[in-house]
Amino acid sequence: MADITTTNKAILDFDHQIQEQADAFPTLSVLNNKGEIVDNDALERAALSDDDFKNIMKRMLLSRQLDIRSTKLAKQGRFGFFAPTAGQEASQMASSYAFNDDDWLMPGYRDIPEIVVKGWPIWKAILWSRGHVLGNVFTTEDGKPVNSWMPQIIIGAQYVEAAGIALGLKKRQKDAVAYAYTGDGGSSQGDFYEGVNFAGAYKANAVFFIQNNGFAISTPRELQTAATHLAAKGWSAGVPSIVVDGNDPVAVYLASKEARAWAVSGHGPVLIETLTNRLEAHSTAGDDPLRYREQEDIDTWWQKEPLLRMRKYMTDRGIWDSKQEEDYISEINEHIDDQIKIADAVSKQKISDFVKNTLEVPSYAMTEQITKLESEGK
Ligand SMILES: Cc1ncc(C[n+]2csc(CCOP(=O)(O)OP(=O)(O)O)c2C)c(N)n1
Repeated sequence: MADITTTNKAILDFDHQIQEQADAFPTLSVLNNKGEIVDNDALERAALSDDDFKNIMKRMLLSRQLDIRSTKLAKQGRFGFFAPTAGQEASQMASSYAFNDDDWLMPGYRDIPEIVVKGWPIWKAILWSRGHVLGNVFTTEDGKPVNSWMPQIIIGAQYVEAAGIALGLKKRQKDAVAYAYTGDGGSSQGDFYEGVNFAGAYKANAVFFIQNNGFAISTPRELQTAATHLAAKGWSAGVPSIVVDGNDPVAVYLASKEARAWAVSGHGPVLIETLTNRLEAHSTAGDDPLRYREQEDIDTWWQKEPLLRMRKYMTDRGIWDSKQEEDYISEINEHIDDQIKIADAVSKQKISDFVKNTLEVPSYAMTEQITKLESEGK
């Protein structure tokens, strides 16, 4: 054992401490950027069948097409709010593939694809983007509940909600977890720390994701925090925390599956930081990424995006080809066409209804305005 003088010296060596923090979070990686498996044991541990690979690939393609179509509709003024997802398909789709219908999804505004693959019809997602009240009804086409809360706009707030739901699931001894997504920016919010800390203290059934996509609107990751890794924030709450290559679908799935198993068996939450990148604008509301980042950086990240490596690996393994991909993309787009028609056919929300749905107890002034709007048929 080190003598007290050596220990004291080490305690006061702040440089060393910073280095230790940096070294404490190696990145979990299984399928590299070139589409090669770098760890066969981890691949085996993920236990993904050929069908699982196809399902994850299809979910990622669905997400990419939703992104493309939503962006186009937004440009035509036919969509409401949209936060692009290109580049984050592994972080969103391979992670959510590890959860069950009974698990509770706590999404942020960028996590629409995760809700859709839980059975939420796309036409409702379109209505949500338009602020229509029917976009806040989380049921499947045939009326079954979808265990998701509405996409949270207040960054980080879903972490507190997740902690509460996770504790409820534990107390009711449910075989289910709450899984929440926020971003690198969200991980600086008070709600983030409160949620992780509370869930940790009560060993609640939660899995927390920080999708580190490099930017919080225009704020780069380097300016977000001095923490060498965002995952380090989980350690302050005593929560196992890991960093994963967020563009590697196999690593993201494996991490999520292991985290869920840990949380559901009563050990408490796990925090997963997925290292990924937002390849497009923050939202379709007028953000121009070139005002705060270089095109070269964006181009470099496009080379590392998850679909490329998954396609290469699955094609090499003989379980995927361009025909399957083209057919599936056509199928998705026909489906999206139908869903747009359904959304467009829903009668427009009146302003008075919107206000009534927003305020449980309208003030006197608001009541006057509602009456006035109604008298004008608005
Ligand atoms: C509490 C709060 N503060 C500020 C905002 C404004 N805002 C919207 S998105 C955003 C950046 C969030 O970045 P990040 O958490 O990294 O997620 P990303 O958008 O990159 O997915 C901010 C500051 C907000 N929605 N909520």
